[in-house]
Amino acid sequence: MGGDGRRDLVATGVLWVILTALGEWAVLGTNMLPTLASRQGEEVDGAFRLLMIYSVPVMAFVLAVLFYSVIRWRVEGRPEEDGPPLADHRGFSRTWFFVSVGLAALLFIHPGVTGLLALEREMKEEPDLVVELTGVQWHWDVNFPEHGVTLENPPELVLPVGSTIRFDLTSTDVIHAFWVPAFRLKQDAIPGQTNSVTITPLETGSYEEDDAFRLQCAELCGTGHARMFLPVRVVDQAEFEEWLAGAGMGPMEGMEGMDMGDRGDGMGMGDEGDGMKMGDEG
Ligand SMILES: [Cu+2]
Repeated sequence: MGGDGRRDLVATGVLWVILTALGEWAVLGTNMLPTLASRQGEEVDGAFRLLMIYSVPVMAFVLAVLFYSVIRWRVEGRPEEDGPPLADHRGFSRTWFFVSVGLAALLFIHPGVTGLLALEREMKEEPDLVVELTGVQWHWDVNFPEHGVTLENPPELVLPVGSTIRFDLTSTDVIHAFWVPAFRLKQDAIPGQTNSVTITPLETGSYEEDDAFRLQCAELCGTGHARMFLPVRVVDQAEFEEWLAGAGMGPMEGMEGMDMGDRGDGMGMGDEGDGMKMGDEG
């Protein structure tokens, strides 16, 4: 570096500040996430935004040093020999080490631990509505146990806005996973056990207008995995009750009225038989 060392440092520093400002402007000024429609998802998006804000200066530093070095120390033509050996710089190494460890520890605590605790509180919330979802290669069966309504491979899943909904998930065959992009959270649906995820939809919406409103299987489960999704429609309470009453009466295309009501408790005996008997479209 020699006498130009100070000038190189200042130039790299200025470049770092400019790249950081541009990056933060892009991160804060744009929303690259899908529609957010649940209260629990706010926690997720908040964590994502914070991680982006923290990561911009780190990435900007790497890029600033890289860009500056590439331009400043470029060799014309084909180099005849290796560049000068790089000597260790203890001060730089130490600073880099402690800043990295400090940042990692900070993120581990917040939003890491604090976010998990917040979501855990949400998951323990008393639900207004329970929805049992059973993954079947390759569709979802839906049961509203409090209303005695069971829908086999329904054309859509309708949910009430503002209600805290606990989804109880299981599977009859392989591992599937619950994921509604607009709600953010994911949970596995595993044969022989019931996993739960609690979600409070805060916005109405439907798959026709926004494909973030779909219950998409998020665990590779076979050749039909990509098509294993169920359009979701979030409506107000009155409309939900109206839909539920209609759904319970049947008949709607591809869905059934009252079933045995024992689905969703894992691999109940006779699930296979029910499917054969009731399901007319497979
Ligand atoms: Cu799948």
